[in-house]
Amino acid sequence: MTGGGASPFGRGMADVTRGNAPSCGTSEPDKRRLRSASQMQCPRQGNTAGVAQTRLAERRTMEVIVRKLFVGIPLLIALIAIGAIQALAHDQRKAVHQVVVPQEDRFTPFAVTIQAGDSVRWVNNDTDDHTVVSDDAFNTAGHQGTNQLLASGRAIVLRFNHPGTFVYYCRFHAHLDSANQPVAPGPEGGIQDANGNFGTPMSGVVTVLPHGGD
Ligand SMILES: [Cu+2]
Repeated sequence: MTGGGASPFGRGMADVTRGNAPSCGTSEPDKRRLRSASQMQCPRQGNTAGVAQTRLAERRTMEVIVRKLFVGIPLLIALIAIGAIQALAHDQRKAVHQVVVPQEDRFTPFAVTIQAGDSVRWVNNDTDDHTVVSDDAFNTAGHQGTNQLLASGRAIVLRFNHPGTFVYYCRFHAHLDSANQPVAPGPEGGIQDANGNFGTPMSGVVTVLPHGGD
């Protein structure tokens, strides 16, 4: 073999090994068997330009696809992110309202007004246990039959999805009379403390407005 990287088969073979004339329909072993450059001439030499054009067109198509992906994927990610933020904002509008039992037998505030989808969280800051029991004669906001212990230092949460009223009381510190009105237990319907205060029935009401209402 001569130096300079020249092919013993001449320029034609060098072109073949570079893959410049693959459209002749000649397999690689066949090509090796060919003895002269003239034998390497493809009978359809005119197709070479066509092949090159086809490849150029394919390459351009691929470039267009890649370019579209570069634009499309970030756009898709941005749309997903916007959707997630909107969903989060929508959830955040569903507020949690707090009702506290201070160091005495009452719910404060007595009345809370919320929107459908909101939640109420009862927190017991008292040393005594209390309960949240629904007064179903007046309960139109769901959660009928609620009877939950609100232990000292604990909290419970109810979510209200339906407009209406949720009237409730603590069965340890109130009971319902024949008209379903909460009445404080103890002497003459009151709870007597050291100051002679008989207290009031431990009760409250949640008013649930339709979502978006004032
Ligand atoms: Cu109580």
